[in-house]
Amino acid sequence: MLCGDLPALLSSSHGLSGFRIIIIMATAPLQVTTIEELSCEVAAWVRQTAALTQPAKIVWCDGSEDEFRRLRQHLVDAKELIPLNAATNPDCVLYRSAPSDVARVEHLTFVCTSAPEDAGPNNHWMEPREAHRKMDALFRGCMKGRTLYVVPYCMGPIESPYSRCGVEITDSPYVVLNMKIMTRMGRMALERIAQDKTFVKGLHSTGELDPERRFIMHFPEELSIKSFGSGYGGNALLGKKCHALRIASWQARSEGWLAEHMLIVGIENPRGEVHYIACAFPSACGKTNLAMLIPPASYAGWKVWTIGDDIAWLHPGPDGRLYAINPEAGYFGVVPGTNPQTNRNAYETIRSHTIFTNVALTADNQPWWEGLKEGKPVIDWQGRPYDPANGPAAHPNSRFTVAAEQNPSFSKLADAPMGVPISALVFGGRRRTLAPLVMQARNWAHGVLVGAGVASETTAAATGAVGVVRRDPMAMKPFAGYNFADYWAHWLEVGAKLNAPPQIFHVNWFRRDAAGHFLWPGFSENLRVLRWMIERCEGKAHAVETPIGFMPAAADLDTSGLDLAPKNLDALLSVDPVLWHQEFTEIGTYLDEYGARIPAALRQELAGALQRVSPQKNSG
Ligand code: GTP
Ligand code: SPV
Ligand code: MN
Repeated sequence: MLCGDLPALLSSSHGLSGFRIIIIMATAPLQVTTIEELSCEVAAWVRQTAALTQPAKIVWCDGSEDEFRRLRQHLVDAKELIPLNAATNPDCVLYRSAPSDVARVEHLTFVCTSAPEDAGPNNHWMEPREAHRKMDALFRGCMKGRTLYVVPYCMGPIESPYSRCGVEITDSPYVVLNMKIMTRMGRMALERIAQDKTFVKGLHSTGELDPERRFIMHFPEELSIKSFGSGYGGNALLGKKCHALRIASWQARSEGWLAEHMLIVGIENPRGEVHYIACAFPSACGKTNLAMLIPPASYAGWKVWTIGDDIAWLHPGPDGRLYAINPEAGYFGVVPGTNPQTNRNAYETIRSHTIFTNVALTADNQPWWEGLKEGKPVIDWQGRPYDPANGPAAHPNSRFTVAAEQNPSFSKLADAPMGVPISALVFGGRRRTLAPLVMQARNWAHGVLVGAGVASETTAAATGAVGVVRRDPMAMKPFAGYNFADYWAHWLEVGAKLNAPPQIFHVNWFRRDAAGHFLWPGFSENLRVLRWMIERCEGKAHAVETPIGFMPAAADLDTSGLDLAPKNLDALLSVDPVLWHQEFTEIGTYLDEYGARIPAALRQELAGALQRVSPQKNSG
């Protein structure tokens, strides 16, 4: 009888009161309670938000497939989504965002802590009361005539003690569809919130999509987010960068773990042993590609298992190792460049049940993007007839949203409540010069310096100039929810808690020759570099000690069957102490921005690094 009530309750979308929900507790008998009793804090916040934003209707999302399909159809009928060719791309749709709303807006993203020093020089800061006033003025009445969606979500496997929940209130049905794919969304999350008795409050409205009235505000001390004026990606899918990185990094600091901008991947060797590694590369620098790598033809017996492609939550485990979970359930991946040669897994993954954002169309309504070898664009990402004079057919930051379980290399352990043990942490960046193909840090503290010193060329994932080298420590410049100086201190503390810390490496797939060509073939072939790293972790592979860390000699890297000129390999593995002296000096100047908060151990590491590349040392 009670169970019979459940479907009606879960598909209901008419408000709050009177609905009953069943919680099945492990130890207690069945309990029945209303949704308000279940999550009265959520209900109170929804009422308060509705009073401010004045929506025409409130919909509590249950997270069901049926709800997803109904909402998608509703958007197709309203011409906000374009159904793609059903024969070639079943269940795929195209969304075109406003042309002025195509990427994260770092200059409009704020961390609002009581004390500005807690946000640090790495964040834009606003005084919390002022920020609330500013945002509430924007939100006042902004949902008139619109529907307010309540989106309860869980970041991480629903059974994991490491997972954290949130509720996003949004007036964008496109955001709801994306949240359904990207998170564990709906009823299960609400049940977990009732048990956890805490959740991150995320309020979002697309507003008028006016870049002049667009702000992404974080209140880590209150575990809340307010985002107005954008419907795109990390600005609007609040579970992703806003919650799982900015707010979570703040929580992680006080709780003794790390929330990082990292992919998580398992590499299985022909003996069946699997090593998990987590890699932090800045936005659009190869995380999704590495997470879904297909071994090169000569690597028979090697397998790659994807746990996550963008975010890792890392916890010291009872055995003194570091364990990782992926808080997300889907991929919001860069489309351009994806093809069967570069990333066949991604290519297969996005053949069906995918939301494409800002790609081009062929004459027969197939999605098209730069880097795709077949098909021709006829309509560009803005819906105009394609004309190369207008720039690329697909926006360089066009994206796919797809469920992780569609990935052919999806790991069985992606839902493991305690996560997977990490053998290696890898930092990387996109650098034409200087940074070698791979190097290994001397130890954890040196690795923290290597991470803190990461620099990379900017990409289309955020608005602003592309290709400019900037410091992007741990690939977290846009995402750390607190002062980087405190963040590095926290990294050092977490490392000190581990008996068997992961080895730390740095890679650069993007080094170029004088003519501007990539020196390293990248993609599948990156497994050759991962193999060296893993064999270093096993204490098997040989390395030479260089002034910047341990590196493979040319003969230590497996390049069999690769069309790579020896002089190119030498260039990829070269270290110029003069340039590195300059680099470490610049890193020192950068760390100086953080003043006295910089941990002494990090300064010491830098002094050691500088000394190892100093002219006296090298002439001696
Ligand atoms: P975000 O989703 O923004 O965090 O990006 P990401 O780090 O997941 O980057 P992604 O894997 O989507 O790659 C971004 C771009 O870099 C794509 O156009 C890829 O084709 C390209 N790319 C990825 N891996 C390699 C590589 O090994 N070599 C080269 N040359 N390009 C690569
Ligand atoms: C990134 O920019 O690192 C992304 C895309 O993963 S977004 O979701 O927009 O942050
Ligand atoms: Mn990312």
